[in-house]
Amino acid sequence: MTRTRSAGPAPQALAPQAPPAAAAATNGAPAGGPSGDRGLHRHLLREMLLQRRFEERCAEAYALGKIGGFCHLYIGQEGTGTGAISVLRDDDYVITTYRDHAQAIARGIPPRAVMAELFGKATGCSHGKGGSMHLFSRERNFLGGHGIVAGNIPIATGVAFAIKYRGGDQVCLCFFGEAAVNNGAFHEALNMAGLWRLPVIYIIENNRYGMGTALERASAINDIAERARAYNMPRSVVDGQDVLTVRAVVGEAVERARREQLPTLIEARTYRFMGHSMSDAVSGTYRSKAELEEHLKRDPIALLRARMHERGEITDEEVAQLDAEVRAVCEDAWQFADSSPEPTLDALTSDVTAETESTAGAPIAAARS
Ligand SMILES: Cc1ncc(C[n+]2csc(CCOP(=O)(O)OP(=O)(O)O)c2C)c(N)n1
Ligand SMILES: [Mg+2]
Repeated sequence: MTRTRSAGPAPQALAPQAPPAAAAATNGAPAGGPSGDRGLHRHLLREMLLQRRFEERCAEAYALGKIGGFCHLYIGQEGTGTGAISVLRDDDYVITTYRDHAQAIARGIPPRAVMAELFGKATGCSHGKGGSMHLFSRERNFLGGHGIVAGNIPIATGVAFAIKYRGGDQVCLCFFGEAAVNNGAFHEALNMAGLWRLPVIYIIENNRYGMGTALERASAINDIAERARAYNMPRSVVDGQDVLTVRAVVGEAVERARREQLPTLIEARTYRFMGHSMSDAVSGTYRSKAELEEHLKRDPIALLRARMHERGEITDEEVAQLDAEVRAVCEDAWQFADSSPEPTLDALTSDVTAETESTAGAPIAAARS
């Protein structure tokens, strides 16, 4: 793990730390700490395994034509989303990109509702009208799923502004790829967050490629966390394949956001094991098979499992049981999605504008006037 900081509170120690106490019992994650490690590790392993098996089924469904449009898998990056989201409280917010299936599940949106959304069904979390890139859940404060690169970053800044304006102590976690930091929206949004000290944590998932373009071909600097200096905010660089380190680093940033209303920029170094989307080759075009194979050695699930084996926290049989259990959850989600109804025609005009007492049921034109 590499960690660096600039402005803000005093520099922290370089050694990995235990998850902060305040991170306990949030977002369904059991408490960490000396006696709770085993439970926490099992929880994180199960979460990542569920996401992996779920997305393997997504690839299958896409090939069968059950999922239409674009479909971007998160396989290989589960350590980042899982570790980060595990420290949140239920009343915090998450906002992300089109690579959103696994993070939606990590945030507690039921796999059934996610799969149904991917299948374009009325029972999906966005009522079948969002699809793969636009998963939303008001209940889980999951604010999308956004297809426009960097488009979610100013929204996260706005959410953090609203939290502060209302005097709350929630935080907003915002995920985006390393290619988004070259977009103007990133700079405008981080400038405001630094200036106004907003409770937002920006997580760059640096998987080294924006579609087929390598970071070094698109960015004037390779150490992209350095950009935090321009906006007077603390920054960290973290090994995104190590779910526990991600959890610790994001946990600190979340506490800082809650207590001091300070934003943080975190660069999580990760790698996607699949192509950019389902229509992109896994390797052989812009990246070599040898490069991919090197990164496959650092699979976040295998890394946590190995650590748990070493510490005697899990046996092979228990891993097999866990795997069978999450596979059953995914099969159930598939069956649910497959047998769910399509959205009805009148759903075309619902969820277009916010419904208030005066606009509920009114035609769109009337609602706008
Ligand atoms: C504003 C905008 N420009 C271009 C695109 C096309 N596009 C879709 S994904 C992508 C690459 C983004 O890469 P990155 O931010 O690193 O995220 P990753 O896909 O690696 O998770 C691009 C250029 C877009 N969706 N939005
Ligand atoms: Mg990328």
